[in-house]
Amino acid sequence: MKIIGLEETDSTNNYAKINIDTLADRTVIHAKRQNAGRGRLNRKWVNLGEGNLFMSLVLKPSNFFNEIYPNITQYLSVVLCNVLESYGLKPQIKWPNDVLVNGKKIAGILSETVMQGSLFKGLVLGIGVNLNAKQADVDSIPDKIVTSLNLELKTDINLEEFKNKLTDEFFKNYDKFLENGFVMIKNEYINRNCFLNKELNVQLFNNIESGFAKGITDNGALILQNANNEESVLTIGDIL
Ligand code: BT5
Repeated sequence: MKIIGLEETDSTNNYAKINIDTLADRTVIHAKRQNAGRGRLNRKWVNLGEGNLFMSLVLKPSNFFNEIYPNITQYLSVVLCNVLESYGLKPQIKWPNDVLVNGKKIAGILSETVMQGSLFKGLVLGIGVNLNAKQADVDSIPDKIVTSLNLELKTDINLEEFKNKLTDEFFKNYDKFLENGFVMIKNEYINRNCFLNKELNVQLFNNIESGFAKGITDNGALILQNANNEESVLTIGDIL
């Protein structure tokens, strides 16, 4: 594992993507300050200032894309839950990979596949975790109820220590995950879920699919059952 520490960048994911050719497998890019962080679908990751975690992992597991790679975000959500539990919290996972504490979003995960033509170059797995934020700043984030580790624990958080715990926990079982895929973490994932056995509305591009959340497949997909008892299996989407 190689670590690159930046003082400031627009986005650690952008930095990793631009430099993918020269970055080795398992390089960790960390920035003290990130001024244009991105979420999925062109959404923004709000910068809550220094002391919060902005990090991307460069992963080059093979020369070919493998269908289990999209599940790495779910693996990271479980890893993050383990770390947050070591601080005495009870985090929950909202499909596919949002991590909530007391129902509030504390982190975001953004995985990007880097291709050159048909050549698979690697994955950039970005994660932002709110560790040291002000209540007024988290309250000003639109659309979502948000929290930060310091606000939950009522104490400052050591960023370096958190980052090391997270990367160590990630790489501890990463090779095994690549061999086994989602099924390896399925129980841990389900044990922490906050969405199963509920009526859900899931946004899929411009559509909304509604139904009862019946389960999670061995590939990490969400099984929704509609009012006519028809099942659909979703691999992407946002629970509203
Ligand atoms: C995500 O997107 O949650 C993925 C965010 C990934 C951020 C990391 S930081 C390091 C790396 N470099 C990057 O440029 N990105 C990654 P999504 O599921 O689309 O959620 C985005 C939504 O989360 C926004 O529309 C807001 O509602 C909410 N949000 C924005 N900033 C937040 C924050 N700091 N804490 C909690 N929620 C936030």
